[in-house]
Amino acid sequence: MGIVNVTPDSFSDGGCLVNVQSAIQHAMTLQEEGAVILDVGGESTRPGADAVSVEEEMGRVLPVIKALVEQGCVVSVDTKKPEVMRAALDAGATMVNDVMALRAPGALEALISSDAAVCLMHMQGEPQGMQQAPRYANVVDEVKQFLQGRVQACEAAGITRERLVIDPGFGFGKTLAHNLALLKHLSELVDLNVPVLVGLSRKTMLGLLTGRDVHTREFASVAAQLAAISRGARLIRVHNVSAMRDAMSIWNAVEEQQNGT
Ligand code: 8Y7
Repeated sequence: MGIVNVTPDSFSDGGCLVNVQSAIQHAMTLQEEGAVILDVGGESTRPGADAVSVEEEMGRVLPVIKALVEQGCVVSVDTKKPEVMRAALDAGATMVNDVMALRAPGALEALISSDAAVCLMHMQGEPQGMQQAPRYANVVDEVKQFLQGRVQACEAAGITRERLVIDPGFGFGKTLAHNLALLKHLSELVDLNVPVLVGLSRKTMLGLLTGRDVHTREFASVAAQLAAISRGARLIRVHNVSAMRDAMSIWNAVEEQQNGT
């Protein structure tokens, strides 16, 4: 899954033509590099980021989604807002990536009348304050229970299990130790029998471990992503698709090798 951010830069608004055009261009490059899903988001989910209105978010993501769908891409919309989910699905998106795991009022309902896939992600707290004092008695058990509960809530609402993907939400209300515990014990989440997606690309935890800033975390990202693959992750949300493609080529060649034949 390739990350396509349609958020404003310091010079222009996110809905302006320049940003929309460059997001489409970037997404097409990710697709050519081997991304199977393009995850289009118009609201920054970074810790402490400001909220964006429904209108503004739609103005950012809908033109990009429409253009990518027209090009035959498989598009996921990264949003917490039911209104944006509905509009994105109408525009041809076939997956919703929700860091709130459909807990916003109306979010479950927005998915019922479609057959879109959904990524249910764990987050402790809200983006504004989630990194202030994350606390767990047992992070792996608590994240697992939360995700199991959200899978059940979806099924009870009529969103069938085969549409679902789960995600531990690295960095969302978690310390470095919490993130490492979740990665080390990822197979516990795999045991829920719902495909596991992970987002580790360029995250702060990798900076803490390497001392590198966000622009020089590609090798660390690939290493962390392979650690997740080795424990059973099925989807990887990345900024750098070609780096991960190369890593997967090697990984798969080794895994598929049989008896030297
Ligand atoms: C994740 C995510 C972000 C993640 C899923 C970032 C939107 C922060 N992280 N969605 N979104 N999983 N499913 O660094 O880990 O990309 S935003």
